[in-house]
Amino acid sequence: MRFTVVGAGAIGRLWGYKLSLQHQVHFWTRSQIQKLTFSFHPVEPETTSQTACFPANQQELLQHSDCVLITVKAFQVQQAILDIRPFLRPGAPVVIMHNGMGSQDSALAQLPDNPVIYATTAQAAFRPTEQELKHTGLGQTWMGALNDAGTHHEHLAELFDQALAPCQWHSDIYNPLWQKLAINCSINPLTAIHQCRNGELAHDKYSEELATICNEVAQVTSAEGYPTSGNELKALTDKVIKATSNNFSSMNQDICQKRTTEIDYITGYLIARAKAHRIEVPANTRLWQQIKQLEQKYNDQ
Ligand code: KPL
Repeated sequence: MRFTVVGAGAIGRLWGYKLSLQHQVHFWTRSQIQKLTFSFHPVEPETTSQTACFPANQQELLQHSDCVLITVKAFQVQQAILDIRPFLRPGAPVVIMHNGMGSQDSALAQLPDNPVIYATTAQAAFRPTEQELKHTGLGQTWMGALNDAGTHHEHLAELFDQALAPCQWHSDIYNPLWQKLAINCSINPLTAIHQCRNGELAHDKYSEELATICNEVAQVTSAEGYPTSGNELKALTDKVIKATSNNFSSMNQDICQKRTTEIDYITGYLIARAKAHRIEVPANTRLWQQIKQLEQKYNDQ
């Protein structure tokens, strides 16, 4: 199959590289480069690194793509769709994968002629330099349709699973999206504020705060139609903290590198939905304010 991966961040490169072992892959990026080259460092330390080179930003390759995978940040999705839409083949499935929620309605409105599929992944990757991609952790990927046309593309989950397992299809993608939102609401702001690795949150001193965050998220998630409890989400979060203990969360990396974070699509989305259900979420609101203040500091510079 022919894929275009939109976005050359860590997750885009990871999926692009893995898909390219069985398929043709082309990248679409913000810069006008014609080729994207990087070394890929596999998750198993004993395995040797590979150099990968891909064609980039070629309109004909986008036009002939059988599937487009968008991996930009949540706040860049709308612009990315505007950029690719003139070259997108009607009927080509578009898979959108990012942290957080809130881009779905506009993506659906922007892509009336394409199957729209959302994906969420717990795979972890890191770009130590512009020319390197390190696969830092394995994790579950979920995929599911957002519109009727998308429901005919369940086979894509199998194909992604062959590239980088485990990947499964979910008949209601909002369910795994809410679970991932809970994990990101708990881990991302705290690790960005305290500038620590995910694993440090396993320390007793964070236990109460994590439980409070999870309780608030559980109330909102349940009100959205996905019943859960604070204890359940805390157990899930603890599991991810353990599994990714060595990682720096994406929000921690964004704050360190003075980039815009996805806070408005993670905690901000939770706060908006809480408001709609008249649920108080003071702990999450405080975290949102703290991250906005950190961003403000470097935006003012
Ligand atoms: O998704 C993540 C992120 O960093 O954005 C987690 C699961 C927290 C792993 O670091």
